[in-house]
Amino acid sequence: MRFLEKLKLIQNENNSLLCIGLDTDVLKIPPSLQNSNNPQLEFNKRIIEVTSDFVCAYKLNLAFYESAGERGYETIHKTLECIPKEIITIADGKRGDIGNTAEQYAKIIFDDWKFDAATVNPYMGKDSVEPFIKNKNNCAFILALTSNPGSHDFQYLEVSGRPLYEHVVAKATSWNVKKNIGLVAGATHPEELKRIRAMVPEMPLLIPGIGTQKGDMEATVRNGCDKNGLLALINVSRGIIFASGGNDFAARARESAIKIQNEINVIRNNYFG
Ligand code: OMP
Repeated sequence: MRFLEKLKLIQNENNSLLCIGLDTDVLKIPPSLQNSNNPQLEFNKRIIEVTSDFVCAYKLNLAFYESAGERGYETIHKTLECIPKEIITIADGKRGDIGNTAEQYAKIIFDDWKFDAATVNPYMGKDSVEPFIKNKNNCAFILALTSNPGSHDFQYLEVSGRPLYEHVVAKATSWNVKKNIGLVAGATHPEELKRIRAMVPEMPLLIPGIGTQKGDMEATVRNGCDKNGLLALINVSRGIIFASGGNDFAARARESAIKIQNEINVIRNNYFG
């Protein structure tokens, strides 16, 4: 199934724009799981069990699995097996390299792990992105305007009369022949998010920065959705999975996910009916 079709289906079915980030820091896993065979995997399984009814996507930040050593790759595989097939899965590795190297990154993410989507760094240009958009069923979320303070170092620089990030948005649009490109735009820049949405009315936007990074929820939903109140994937990682550092982590993660999903939906109903 085409990526966009799968995204719209699950956003409607679960009535959710929420993407939970499985940024599973092994040092934050609660004591009750520490003696299990693979604490990182057990943690993910529990989080998925209690939240999969309220999300449209899970995003695995690959750094947390790669830093776990050889075990980490197995954890990625097994975590993906626990995610219901209709939910979008995103490999967040922010890959970007010359063509033949990018091919290898795309191969492990899409052919081996079978993620639906990947985050991609566009700094090296079209040939570095192409391997990620070969298959119409896979999506490349291209970094347009990131949520972190360092986004001001390069992304706002004026080039030919407009900020660099707008050039990224325009290039991504020109590469989007198979309609399988999305953009990453941080919730910490709500006004720019509005501008980006106006430039790409039909592209999915992956929007991190709500919760710990203090992005503005109201403006994010209002400015990040398409005209039907869809196509924004609002990512929250630590604010959900580590809502509690204790043995009640799963129950607290569920509560937090439901609260955020409701918050998003109230704003959606207000603005998009
Ligand atoms: P929390 O701040 O804990 O919700 O985590 C945010 C997640 O989104 C992390 O996995 C980040 O790597 C990721 N992220 C950003 O925070 N900012 C960005 O601009 C882009 C991403 C991303 O591509 O997902």
